[in-house]
Amino acid sequence: MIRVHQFAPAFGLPNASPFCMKLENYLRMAGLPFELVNDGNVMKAPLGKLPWIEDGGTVVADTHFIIEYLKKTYGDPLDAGMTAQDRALATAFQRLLEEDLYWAVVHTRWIDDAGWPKTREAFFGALPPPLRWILPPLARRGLRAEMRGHGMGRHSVDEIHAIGGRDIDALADFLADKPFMLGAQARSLDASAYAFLANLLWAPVDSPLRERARARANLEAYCQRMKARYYA
Ligand SMILES: N[C@@H](CCC(=O)N[C@@H](CS)C(=O)NCC(=O)O)C(=O)O
Repeated sequence: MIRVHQFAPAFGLPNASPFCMKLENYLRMAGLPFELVNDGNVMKAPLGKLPWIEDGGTVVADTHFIIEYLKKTYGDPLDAGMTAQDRALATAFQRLLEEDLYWAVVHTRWIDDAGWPKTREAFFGALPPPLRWILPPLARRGLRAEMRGHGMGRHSVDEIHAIGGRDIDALADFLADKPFMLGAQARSLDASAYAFLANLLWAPVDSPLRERARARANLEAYCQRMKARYYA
């Protein structure tokens, strides 16, 4: 059985970590049996980030490498037969979601004063005192440093919203009226797109980015379609 180490669900989503939700999406889409271990323990994670998996004696970290491993080990029902051009598009959109839009959304949750109380409550509210008071500012400081290291955190709030807004428009324009990102068939790119879009649209964190996504009705319809198909 594939054991997935991840954060516990929050925000009413399968996971408030888009990377954890992406992996669960993929496993459901590929029809693979799995067990979720909601230990939230980054200290045990091979790369210090979640999710990671154990499968028999094999340990794999990072969703990209995990999905590559799953494809090699159990077959590739989602992406087999894709054209080289679609593979290139999938790679480009995956990077947009995971390396760019992700950090703009992290900003709305962890750095924006409007979103921070919701994030603090969702992730730390159940901890006993004094951890409930000690951990949130430490975690927020860590995220601020990571955002500066990435580069996104060096921009003004308006610039971050403009950068993330362009990503959202690109996703909505590319999806257009197709059922899935690359056409009639759901591909592994949809595991990522659904995870990151649902985390933007459905987490209870108001922000200009969320408004921008809400203004594009096809994104909401797409997330509802993915939810109905894979989480019914
Ligand atoms: N490239 C990694 C990214 C995973 C990632 O960034 N996970 C975040 C949660 S969304 C995490 O574990 N953060 C905890 C930390 O950095 O301490 C993947 O694809 O799995």
